[in-house]
Amino acid sequence: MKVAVVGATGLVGSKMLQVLAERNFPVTELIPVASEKSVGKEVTFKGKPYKVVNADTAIAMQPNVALFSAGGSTSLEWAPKFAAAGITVIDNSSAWRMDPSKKLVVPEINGKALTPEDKIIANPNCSTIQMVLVLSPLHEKYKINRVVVSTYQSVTGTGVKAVNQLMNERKGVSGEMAYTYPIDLNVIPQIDVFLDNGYTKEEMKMVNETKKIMGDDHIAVTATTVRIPVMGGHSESVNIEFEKEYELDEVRKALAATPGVIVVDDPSRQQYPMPKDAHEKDEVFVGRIRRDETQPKTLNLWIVADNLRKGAATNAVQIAEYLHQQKWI
Ligand code: 11C
Repeated sequence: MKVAVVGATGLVGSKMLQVLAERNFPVTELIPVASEKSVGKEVTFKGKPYKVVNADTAIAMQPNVALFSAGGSTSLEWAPKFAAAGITVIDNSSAWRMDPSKKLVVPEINGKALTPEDKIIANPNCSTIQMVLVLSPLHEKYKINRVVVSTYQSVTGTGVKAVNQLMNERKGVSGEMAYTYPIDLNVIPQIDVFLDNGYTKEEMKMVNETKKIMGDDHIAVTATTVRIPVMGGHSESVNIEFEKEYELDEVRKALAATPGVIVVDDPSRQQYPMPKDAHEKDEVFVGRIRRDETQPKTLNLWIVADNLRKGAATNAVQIAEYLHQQKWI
């Protein structure tokens, strides 16, 4: 299968190459695509060098599938051109996520909603993916009314410029700033731009994407998203109010039985998920599972995942795997 990766030189694009190789996706020809300034550079896939091409050349090479991670404006411009040429696009940007004609997919939750007619498929935001993977089995059992989430997000979510900012600050050298403020020894309660309602775009992604993926507009979500000086993954403190009563043991069992979720929850041994442990893992880790003692039918828990993997590249490759299993690509 010919596979194009659009944005192949970025943090998520490189992770897509790594995940495609690790999972042995049946790639017969890799087509790395990037902006004109990277054309001609080489990327390595399974030990072999491949030359970066531009988007026009990639379309002419007729890949079966294109994984996009090159930002919203590139996706808005190019995804329809790839789709019009019969190439299925899995897009990691926010460009198409809330378009009612496009599916927003976490395969374990709503992969079955895909059809061969879906030519542009949206991959959700990283902080949303790890949360809904945990919410979904609980919604099925107890019906979720409301979610209050606060995030602690890795600089890798911003990209290589932010990783460099953190490293430069740590070394005490000056360099380009990804954020308005220092990130080392700091916490920034802003991810993406502010909207008119006082929330950030990242916060509203968590609100709106959750409802769309879980297929239920009645789930109320309120979010505060925060950048912290961490590399390995995003963490989330989540308060969940159910319609029905629950037992903690049942919650743990349901989560432990959920594909892609690992429960790490033993306070007696100080066992809980941390970004250091989630780094380079495809699973979503959940712990600190406990009752909210201030009101009935309400649960607190803590979710951690590598935002570049299940939050981005792994989820996109899993969508491609599903399409391939169905023989649609
Ligand atoms: C962050 N969640 O951590 C963002 C990165 O819509 O795919 C991913 C943005 C997106 O900054």
